Amino acid sequence: TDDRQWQETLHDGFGQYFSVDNVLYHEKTAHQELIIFENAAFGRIMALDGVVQTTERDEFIYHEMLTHVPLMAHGQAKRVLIIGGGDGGMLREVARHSGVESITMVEIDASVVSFCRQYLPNHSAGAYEDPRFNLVIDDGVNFVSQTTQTFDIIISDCTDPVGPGESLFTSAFYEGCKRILNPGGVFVAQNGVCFLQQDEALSSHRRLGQYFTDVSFYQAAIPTYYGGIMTFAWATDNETLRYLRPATIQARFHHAGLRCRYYNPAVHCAAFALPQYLQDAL
Ligand code: AG3
Repeated sequence: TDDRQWQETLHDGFGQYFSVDNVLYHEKTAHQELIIFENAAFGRIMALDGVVQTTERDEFIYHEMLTHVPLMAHGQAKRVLIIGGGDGGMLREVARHSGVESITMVEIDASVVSFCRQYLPNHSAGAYEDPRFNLVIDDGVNFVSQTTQTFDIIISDCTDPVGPGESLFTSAFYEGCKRILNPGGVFVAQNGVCFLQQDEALSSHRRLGQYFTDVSFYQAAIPTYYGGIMTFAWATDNETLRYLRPATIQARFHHAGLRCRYYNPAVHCAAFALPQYLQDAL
């Protein structure tokens, strides 16, 4: 590939590429290699260590699914913790819930926050000014094992388990999350594309099962996390939350006054249906 093509390096033997119309920012931060560039098909794209993290065009699917599914299932979440999330997209979606009283984001890499604010302004869409918001620059494992605060929802918006993201797939991290989750709270996490990263799904499932009584996944297809559906880990001690009826979700959704581009109550309920090959492997 030449300078005007950027190639993802996530999988062995095959991959995806994007034409680069313009590089907006490129840096080796203290933690990882950050690039933000412009592409004709997906708009602005942010990648870390050679892996696409977010694009202007398809980010809504991922961010809506990692926020509204746990928040609507919980029904009265007041305190939300985002681990990672430095591009601001998760913050934007959480901030849309008026019942939420505090939003804490723990991001390891301050450069990701500042350059995404500058070059991906529609991700955070003003939510950094929200009075409910607190930013902590820290390692996620460190935060969840030290803090005295507790939360109703924890969203792990991390990279894949290579580099800085690796620690966010360990038992130590999950144990810390369990420790700071209020009773009836929900933990969710991006868990990769299960067809291509099945080991990641299996190990997260096993590790989360050490601390939570209800562990599963839900799913959505996000074009630039290519290879089929992405699975999101779901862990809670409230076994009823995964099986709420469409009418219940519909009533909450209506009450919240949300309008989304991907998420709706039918999508919510259907997302917990998993392919048989994954169920058999778990
Ligand atoms: N972080 C998740 C990127 C996962 C990419 N993995 C993959 N393609 N298998 C996204 C950060 C967006 N806020």
